Amino acid sequence: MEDLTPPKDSLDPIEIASRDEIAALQLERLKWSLAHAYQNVPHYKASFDAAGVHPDDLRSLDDLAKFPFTVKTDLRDNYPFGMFAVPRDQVARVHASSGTTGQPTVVGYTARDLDVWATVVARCLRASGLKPGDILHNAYGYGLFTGGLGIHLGADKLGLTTVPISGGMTNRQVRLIEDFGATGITVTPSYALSIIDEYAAQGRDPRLSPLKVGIFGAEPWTNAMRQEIEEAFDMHAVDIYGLSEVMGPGVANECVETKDGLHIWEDHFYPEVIDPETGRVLPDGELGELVFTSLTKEAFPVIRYRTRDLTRLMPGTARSMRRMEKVTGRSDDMMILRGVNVFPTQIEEQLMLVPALAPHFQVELNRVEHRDEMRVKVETLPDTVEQGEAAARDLAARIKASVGVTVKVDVAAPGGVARSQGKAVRIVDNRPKA
Ligand code: DLL
Repeated sequence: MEDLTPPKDSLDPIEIASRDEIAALQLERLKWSLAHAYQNVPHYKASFDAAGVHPDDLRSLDDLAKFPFTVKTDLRDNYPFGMFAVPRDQVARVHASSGTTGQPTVVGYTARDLDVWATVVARCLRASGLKPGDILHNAYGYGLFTGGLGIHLGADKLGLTTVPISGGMTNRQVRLIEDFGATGITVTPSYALSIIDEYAAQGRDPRLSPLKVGIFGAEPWTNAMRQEIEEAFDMHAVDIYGLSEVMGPGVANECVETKDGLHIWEDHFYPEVIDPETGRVLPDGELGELVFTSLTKEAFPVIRYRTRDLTRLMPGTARSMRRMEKVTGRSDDMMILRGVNVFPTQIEEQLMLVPALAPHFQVELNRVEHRDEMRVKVETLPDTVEQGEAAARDLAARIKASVGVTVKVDVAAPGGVARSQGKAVRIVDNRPKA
């Protein structure tokens, strides 16, 4: 694979500034952000007052721990525009995520927020190894989802040639990657697998594609999956993270030269990791729930927003900004089977070790005679259909040995597992609701 390391002088100076410089900027911006939220969003005034804190109480970055958390239901309770901190006519854009409970979460951006968003996404694309003039095949969904339009903003800022293909019509995806000579692709890792399948269906070899790098996010994926995708396309695969409440894609990104976790753009998003049970701030290096405070957002400031994503913070490497480890999963996606916690990423890791099985999977939870049962649905490759049963036994044994739970593995023929065109649905919960 080609060395795509961006030249140092192409980076934003703050990416490689000293920790002292970064901390000083964070403190100044954090003071502004707390005051801005308190003065302009009734929810924050009420929650700070209830907790007995005032923006003036923040004298050091550590003082942030005194401020109350914000959770998803706070945003829902203020649907649609109640969390906006600027008059509605200064909101240049809204996005929304549908969530699982029906009521969408709405977020907003001023023109300046959109410019900051473009800046951080451009940083991500550059850290991934793209440079002005590259052709980007952007297969994240366009629309209310932040993926498509968020990446698009950053691609414009970096000076790429963007192909705004969005998700779906997989045969056309392959055709346009090839015909237009795309050098980069932005897409969910699960949809990338569908694109790989489509290459095979068209009798084309993805290793011969013009792609040099894929930038994958919007859902958890493992290093084992990275290897699978890198080998299939003979290209780099890097991780991009973000969430609509904090901005969208572009909160953090891996560097192509190190691939050792995602650098958080800490000059705009202040991270903390907390113990999800007690809310206590954990020292860097410990695994817990990621919490973000926006430092510069005008339309939709978030103060100590609980992401539900589990990770740990680590010191900077290729950039001075701290890294977060690849997200293990969301606390919402954690399945508890007879007392053992299981994440879909743990299943994915084991699946990748069984060569006769395709990388697609779905987990089904059922209640059988008052006991919870987990079935893992997988499929064989076109040339391994005969080995299916043995491969299923192998996978069940690996899951038992590494995760500690007994699962049933159902093997389907190639194409038998539902394909994703965006975020994969990993868990189908058929258990009766309590
Ligand atoms: O998924 C934004 C995005 C778009 C990120 C494109 C990256 C690329 P939401 O729809 O609000 O926003 O979903 C956010 O997706 O809290 C995580 O649970 C999950 N997620 C996003 N990126 C990653 C990642 C977009 N790289 C939620 N690894 C987040 C693991 C991720 N999970």
